[in-house]
Amino acid sequence: NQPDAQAIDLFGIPSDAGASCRGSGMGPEALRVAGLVETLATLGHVVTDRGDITGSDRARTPWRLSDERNAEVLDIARQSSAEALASLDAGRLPAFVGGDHSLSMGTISGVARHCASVGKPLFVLWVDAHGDFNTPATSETGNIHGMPLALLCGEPDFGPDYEGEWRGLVDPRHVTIFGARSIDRPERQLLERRGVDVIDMRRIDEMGVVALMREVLARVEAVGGHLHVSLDVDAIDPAIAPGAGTPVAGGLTFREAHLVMEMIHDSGAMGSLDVVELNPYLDHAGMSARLLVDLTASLFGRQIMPRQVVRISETATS
Ligand code: HAR
Ligand code: MN
Ligand code: MN
Ligand code: MN
Repeated sequence: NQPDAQAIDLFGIPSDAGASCRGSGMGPEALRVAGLVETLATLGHVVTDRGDITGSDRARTPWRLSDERNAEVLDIARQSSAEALASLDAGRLPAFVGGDHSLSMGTISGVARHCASVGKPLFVLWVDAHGDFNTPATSETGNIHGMPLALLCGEPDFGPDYEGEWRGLVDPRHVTIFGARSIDRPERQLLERRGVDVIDMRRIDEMGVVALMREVLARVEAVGGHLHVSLDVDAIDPAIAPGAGTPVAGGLTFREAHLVMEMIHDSGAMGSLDVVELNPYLDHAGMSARLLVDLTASLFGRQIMPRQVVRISETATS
C-alpha cells in the first residue's frame, strides 16, 4: 500500500434526467466495466463499491417531460447529499460517478454540510467545457445539468423546490471552473458578478496547466481547505473523449488532463470527487470510459515513474 492509501466510497448515479440527451445514465456501468474499482485498488486504496443511487421513478422511455425529470434530479440529490455527508463524516473519500452533471448539486451540498460541521473551508474545482452556471431564468435549454453550480452558489431564481438544503452552500469565490470554452452570454455575466474564477481555454493556452493549477491549489492549501473535484468528461477534447452529450472542440489534451489530475493528487487537498457526463452510447469502443478511469488513477496517485511528491507550498519561489 502506498503511504497515502485512502478509503474510497464509490457511488454510481445512473441518471440522465438533467441532461439534454439520453445515455449518460449508462456512465457508471461503463466505468465499472472499464475497471475503475480494480484500478484504484491496484494503487493501494481500499475501495468499497456502494452500488447505485437511483430516483424512485426509473421509467426511462419515452423521454419524460421536464417536470418529471426535475423531480428525479431532486430525489437523487437528496440521497447523494446524505451519502456524501455520511461518507465524509466516517473519514472516507466519497467518489460519485454519473450520470449527468446535475448530480453535483446533491453531492456537493453533502460535502458542504460536512465541511461546515468540521470548520473546513470548501473549494470546488469544476473541470468542464461549460460553466454550468445557468439558472431557470437564464438557461436557453432548460436542462438542469447546465445549472448546478449556480444553485450551489446561491442564485435565487430556482423556485421553492430548490430551497433549503441545496441552495447557497458554496462561496462562489471558492469556485474555479477549469477548461471552459462554452459559456452562454447571461451565464458569463453572472459568473463575473459573483466572482467565480473561470480559467478558460485561452488562459490555459497562454499560461499552461502548471502555473494555473499551482495558483488554484495554493489557495486551498493556504487555509487547509477541502477540495471537491467535479470532472466533466466534456472538459477533455472530444477527439480523445467522444463519449459526451454536449461536446465542444478545443478541449484539454491527453497530457493536460492528466497533469491537472496529477497536480491535484500531489496537493493532497482533494477530499471528494464527481466524474460525470460520460455517455457510453456516444463513445467509441470504450475509449472515453478508459480515459476517465486512467485520469481517475492519476488523481489517486498513479505515476509514470516513481517520483517524490512535492507539495505546492514547498515549491513556492521566493
Ligand atoms: N450551457 C448550456 C445549457 O445551459 C449547455 C450546458 C451543458 N452542460 C453539460 N454539463 N453538459 O457541463 O444548456
Ligand atoms: Mn458539466
Ligand atoms: Mn460540460
Ligand atoms: Mn451533457
